[in-house]
Amino acid sequence: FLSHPEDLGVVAVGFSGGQGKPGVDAAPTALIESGLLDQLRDELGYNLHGHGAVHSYADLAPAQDPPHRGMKNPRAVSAVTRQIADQVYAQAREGRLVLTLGGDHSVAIGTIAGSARAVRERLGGREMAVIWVDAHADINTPETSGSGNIHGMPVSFLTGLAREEKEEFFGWLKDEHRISLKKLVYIGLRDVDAGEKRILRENGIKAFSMFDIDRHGIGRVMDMALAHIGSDTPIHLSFDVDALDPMWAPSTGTPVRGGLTLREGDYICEVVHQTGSLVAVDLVEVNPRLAPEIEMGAHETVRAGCSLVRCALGESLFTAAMASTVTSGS
Ligand code: 4U7
Ligand code: MN
Ligand code: MN
Ligand code: MN
Repeated sequence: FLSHPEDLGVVAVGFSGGQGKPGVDAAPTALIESGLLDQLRDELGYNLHGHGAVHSYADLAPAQDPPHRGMKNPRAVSAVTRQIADQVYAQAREGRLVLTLGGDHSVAIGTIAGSARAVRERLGGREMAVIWVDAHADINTPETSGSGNIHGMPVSFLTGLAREEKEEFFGWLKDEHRISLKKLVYIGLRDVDAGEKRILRENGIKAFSMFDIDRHGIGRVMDMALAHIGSDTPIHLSFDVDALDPMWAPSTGTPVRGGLTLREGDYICEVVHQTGSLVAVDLVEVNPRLAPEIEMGAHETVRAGCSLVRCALGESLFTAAMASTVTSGS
C-alpha cells in the first residue's frame, strides 16, 4: 500500500495532557537520544522525513481548560491531536510509512485520524485496520470513564462511539478520520473497566487478552488476529508499551502485571511487519521519569521501546531469511 516503503515519516510528539503524570512528554527525546532513528536510518536503511524536531505541546492553564463531559484538558488534547492528525496525514499522503513516538496514548486520536484519512484518499476510499496492543482497551467514552483521562478514551472517539459537535472538543473528527469497529483488534488486554467490557461485548469487538495468549500462544493469536483483519488490508499498529509486563517496561504511567514478554511484543511487531500491509506505527506511554526506584528502569523501558519499533520496521527480516534457510536446508 506504500508507494515509498523505504521512506519513513517520523512524528515525535512530547505530549502528556491525556493523563496526569508528567514525564511521558520526554519519551521521544529519550528514544531518539538512545539511537533509535540512527538505527532506522543506518541499519534498516530508511530515508527519514519530518524528524527534525520533537514537537512539544504545553498544556493550557487549568483555568483555560476546565473539564468537559468529565474529560480532563479537553481543549488541549483536542487541539494537539488535531495537529498530529495533520502531520501524520502529510507524511502518509506521500505514500510513506509513518512512525509516531508519543506521548501518552491520547496522541493516537491524531495518528489514526491522519492515517485513516490518507488511506481513504490514496486507496480509493478503503478502510484501514487497527491493531491496538495494550494492557487497556482505551475505549471509555467520556461518560463511562472513571478517571476523565483522555488517554483511556481514544478508541471511542476514533470509532464514533463517542461523538462531539464542538470543534474544540474533538468535533473536528469526521467520518474520513474514523475506523470501523469491525477492523479493530486488541492484543494483550488485562485491565479493562466494567463499562469498557460492556462496550466490547455489545459491539462484538475482536480482543485477544492475556488469557487468550496463555491459552493459544502468541503465534496462534497473531494468526487469528490477522485472519480477522483479512489479508490485503492496510494496518495501523498502535503499541502502548504497558502491554509489556512491567518486568520489561516498568517506566510507564499505568503498569499492570501479568503482561507480554519483550519477546512476545517483538514477535507481534515482526508478524505485523511481515504482512507487508503496515502503513503506520505508534509507540506510546514510555515515561522515562517513572520507576526510578528500579535500577535502570527507564533505560530498560526505552530499550524495549526501541526494540519494538525496530521489529515493526523490519529488523528481523534477516533472521527470518536465515530461519527459512535453516529449515529448507535440513
Ligand atoms: B492507556 C483507565 F481506569 N481505564 O480510563 C482509564 F484503568 O493509554 C486506564 O492504555 C487507561 O495507558 C489507561 O483511566 C490508558 C483506568
Ligand atoms: Mn522513495
Ligand atoms: Mn495501556
Ligand atoms: Mn493505551
